[in-house]
Amino acid sequence: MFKKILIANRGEIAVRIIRACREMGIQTVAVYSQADADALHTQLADEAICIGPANSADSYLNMERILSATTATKAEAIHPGFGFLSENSKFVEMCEKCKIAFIGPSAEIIHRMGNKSEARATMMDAGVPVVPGTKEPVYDPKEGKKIADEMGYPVIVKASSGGGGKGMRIVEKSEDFETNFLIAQRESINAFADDTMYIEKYIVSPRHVEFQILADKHGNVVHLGERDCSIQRNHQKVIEESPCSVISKELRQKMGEVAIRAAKAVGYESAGTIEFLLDKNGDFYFMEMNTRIQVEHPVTEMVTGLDLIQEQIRIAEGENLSVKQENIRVTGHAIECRINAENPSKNFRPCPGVIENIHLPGGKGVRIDTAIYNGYKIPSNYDSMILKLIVHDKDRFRAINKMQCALGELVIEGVDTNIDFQFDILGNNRFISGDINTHFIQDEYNL
Ligand code: MV4
Repeated sequence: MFKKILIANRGEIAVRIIRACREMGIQTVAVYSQADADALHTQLADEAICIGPANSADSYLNMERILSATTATKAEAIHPGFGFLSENSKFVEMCEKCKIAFIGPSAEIIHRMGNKSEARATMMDAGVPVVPGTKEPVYDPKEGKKIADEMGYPVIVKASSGGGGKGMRIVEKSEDFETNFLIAQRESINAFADDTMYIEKYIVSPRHVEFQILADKHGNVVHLGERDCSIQRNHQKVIEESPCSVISKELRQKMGEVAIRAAKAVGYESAGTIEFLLDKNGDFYFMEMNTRIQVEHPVTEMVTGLDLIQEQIRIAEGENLSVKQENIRVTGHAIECRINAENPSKNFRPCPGVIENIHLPGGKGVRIDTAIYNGYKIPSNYDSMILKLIVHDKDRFRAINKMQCALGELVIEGVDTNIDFQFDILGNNRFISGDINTHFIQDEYNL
């Protein structure tokens, strides 16, 4: 059993991990940048070590400093949270060399799933349905055009190293292919130093549905149902919910089995997510696998009653999964709204500053994951997500109502936020009726 864990992250997820460790009787070490001396994670951990200046490259992304802090404090394991080093296979290799347990899958799996084209090919071989498209990487626009012409338009060109919509281009017709391919490839070269592309049939107005899985070191794999993450803006999720309102029991079982097959195909370990596109006909296609704990994990925790961070830690300790598939039940409905310090009327520009006043809602089925407090100064160097509001109730209708009540009560003064924008979505008739897809915000708000 681990006696001490270092948390290589900041903000609400660092606080979330500290709390999980404390419940398990595990000592915690926070690392913090010079901008985070007064941050909540710095204060809540048993020990805290400053690892450098405000900019992430010199602190939260500085592998040597984080490993030194781990060795100096005699922590046996590192929890990476999400973002930062959580999907950096080189960092995981360094942990392995230093005999520090990385709470997550192996470097090899992270590397393999980080290459989207290779992940696709792996899943095809495992019999997991993928979007019709290329199995081999494509580098040349002329070669790509031949393939796309045969597939039929529209197609989507994606960077193998891509993510967050970077290096991605929809192509509507043959004449536009080569230009768009080159734009996407150029973007990929600039962002990821990689010219490897792949081509898929473009699925029009799909839902983004992802399955949470847990896998231990002994080959046991379970799925914890799905999250519908279709409400997003610029490839940033805004609202997530579980279950997805259009997935039947039968489809859930089928997709869950496929998610488990995907995890087993790579010998997965830890918590992970299998992303699917779900089209209007109820057909689903593997898109990507995320090898980290995700921002939206609380909605799954609310409907299953499991603690995913504690499960990750137990798995890393070599324990068996605490649950069997037949004992996992999805109960009721959970929704998460991401609250950002940003100004929706100024193109959602980030709005760092001091929290002058804060009032948090509460009550049965209301959860808040945050690291902000009265007088806290939000630094400008990091992500603008400052709070996650999560509700749980018997059904989707009640959960929406509860979220409206909670958002109505939530007060954050001193910085601009997207609270009113979230409130508006929760009152939108299309959202309420469950008529959502990845273009919802674009279509309803012209964003
Ligand atoms: C797609 C798709 C439709 N068809 N792939 C978005 C992020 C990245 N993970 C993959 N994404 C998509 N992949 C196929 N074959 C639709 C999206 C997508 C999207 C695409 C363009 C503009 C906005 C989008 C929003 C969500 C999802």
